[in-house]
Amino acid sequence: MQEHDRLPLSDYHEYPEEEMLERSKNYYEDIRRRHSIRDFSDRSVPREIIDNCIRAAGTAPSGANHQPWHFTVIGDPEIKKQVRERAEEEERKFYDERKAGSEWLEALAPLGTDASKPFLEHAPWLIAIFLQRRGGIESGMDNKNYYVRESVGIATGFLIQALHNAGLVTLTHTPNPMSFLSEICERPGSDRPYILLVTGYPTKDATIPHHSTIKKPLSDIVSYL
Ligand code: IYR
Repeated sequence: MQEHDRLPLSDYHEYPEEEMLERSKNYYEDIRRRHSIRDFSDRSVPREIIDNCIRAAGTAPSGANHQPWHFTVIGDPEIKKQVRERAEEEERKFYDERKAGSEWLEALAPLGTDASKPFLEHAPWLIAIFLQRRGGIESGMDNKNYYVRESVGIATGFLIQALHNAGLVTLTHTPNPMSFLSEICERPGSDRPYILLVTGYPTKDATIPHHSTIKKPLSDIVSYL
C-alpha cells in the first residue's frame, strides 16, 4: 500500500436527528450508571469478554496512530496476591505515614479509602495499563511516540466504557508509585505503568461513596461561544 493511500469511509452510520437525540440521551443514561467500585465479587469473567473490551480500547485515536499502550491482564491468583502486597506496601506509606500530605488526604476522606486493597485479590481481572514512550505503527518499532499520555488516557476511557457496556464494573486504581507493576508484569524499561484497572462483578452489597455521585451540572462544565 502507498503511504498516502486513502480508503472510502464505508462504516460510518448517519442517523436521523431525532434518533441522534434519542441515542445521545440513552448513552448518557447508561454511562451515568458507571461507578468506581471497590467491593468486588470473586465471580469469574470469561477472558474473551476482556479481550473484546481491549480490542475496543485498541481502536482509540493516538498520536500518529502509534497506539502507545500495552495491557497486561492479570488473572493468576498468585500474581494478584503479589500486586496486592506491593500496592498495600506503597499505600501504607501514602496513608499511614502520611506521605500524601494533608491536603491530599483531606480530599480523599469523603471516599473512605485506606491502605487496604482486598479487591486486588478478589476481582477476577487486574488490567495493568502501560504507556510506551517509544514504538511505532507496528509492534517492535523503536520510533518516538507522540501525545502518549493523552493517547493512553483516551484508550483507557474506551476500555472503561467497553467494560461498563459489557456489564462489568471497574476501579481505576493508581497505587503511588506503581513502578512495581513494571517488575511484576516484566515490561521493558520504555513502558511506564499508567493505571491499574480492576474489573469484575460487584458484590451483592457493594456501595459507592455519596461523594462520587456529585457530578457538576452541565452549566458548570460547558460554555458555548
Ligand atoms: N492510590 C490511593 C489514593 C487515591 C488517590 C486518588 I486522587 C483517588 O481518587 C483515590 C485514591 C488509593 O487507591 O487508595
